[in-house]
Amino acid sequence: MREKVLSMLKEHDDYISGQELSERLEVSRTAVWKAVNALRAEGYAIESIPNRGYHLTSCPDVLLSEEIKSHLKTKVLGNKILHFDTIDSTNNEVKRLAEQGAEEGLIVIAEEQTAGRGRRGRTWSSPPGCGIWMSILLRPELTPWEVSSVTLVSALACAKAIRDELGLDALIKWPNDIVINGKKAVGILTEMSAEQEAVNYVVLGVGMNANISEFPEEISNTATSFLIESGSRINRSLMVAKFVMYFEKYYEIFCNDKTLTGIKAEYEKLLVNKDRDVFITEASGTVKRRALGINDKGELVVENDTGERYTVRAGEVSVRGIYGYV
Ligand code: BTX
Repeated sequence: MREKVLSMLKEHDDYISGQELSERLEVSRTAVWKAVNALRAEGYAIESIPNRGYHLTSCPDVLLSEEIKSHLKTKVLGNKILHFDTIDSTNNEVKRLAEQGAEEGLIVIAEEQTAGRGRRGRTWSSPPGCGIWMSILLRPELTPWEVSSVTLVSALACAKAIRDELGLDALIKWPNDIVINGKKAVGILTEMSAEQEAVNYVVLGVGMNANISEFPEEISNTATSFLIESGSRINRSLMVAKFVMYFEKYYEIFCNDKTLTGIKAEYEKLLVNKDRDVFITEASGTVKRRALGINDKGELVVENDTGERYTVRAGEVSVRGIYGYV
């Protein structure tokens, strides 16, 4: 009920009467009044004037599921959203729920992660109340080899959402980061449960540094946030909704032919690695290569000094000029 009342208040720039709300939602006026009070308790500023009704004047910067849902127009993703004040890792929680049979599209989002994870056992700094720490459960009909492309699909969705919503020059650093002005603003961690050829489920974890004003010393030179880059606090729920909507769109295109053909051109436009020197850490050491773009499988296409081309599937690729590499 709170969710529906909130959506209707948002649709009206002006006052909407309690009578109209109760008629359109087919509930009593007392139920409307209770929902309004519950929303106020969550931090929504709702003015009320006798004979005119209710008017929403401001929303809190919270990640409550009804706030996110009130912005969300998707088919499957976000049909269920669980919000936690604190959790070990949203990826862990989605895994736990996936094992219990949770459906595709479930989103877990937390104000704080006490054990936020990056790739290869690295930690992801996830302080309370200022980031977007979220994971989405997917149950795609893909082979385990195709799943790594999901990271690229989500990186494109994330860069698009940031550019659209905040007007910041967000670029993709292959395979799993979004950088703004050469610093890391978003990290993506895709994990899966699979048996031989079949994927049971995929957990897409996204960490966005939204309203973070200061970072721990060890990452202060390499990390940035939307707040630092834009100079103002952002509405996190709007950002989540925008990202999920873009992701659903690109994910559908990807799942239709199980290659990145349909989004490759758009992806490469935002790829910070493209036509630049990159350092690739291989088993034999670190080599410098020229990055040309991606192929339809999401691999990075690179060229060596003699003009020979080959692809890099995963791993560490640093871009000259990004995160302090010169
Ligand atoms: P990564 O392995 O590419 O990056 C991790 C590295 O990034 C760390 O070793 C550190 O140097 C740096 N780092 C740590 N925290 C931050 C931060 N907040 N901003 C910028 N740089 C940082 C990237 O892994 C994947 C991160 C995914 C995080 C999401 S949050 C929701 C979900 N739950 C979870 O546990 N992980 C994912």
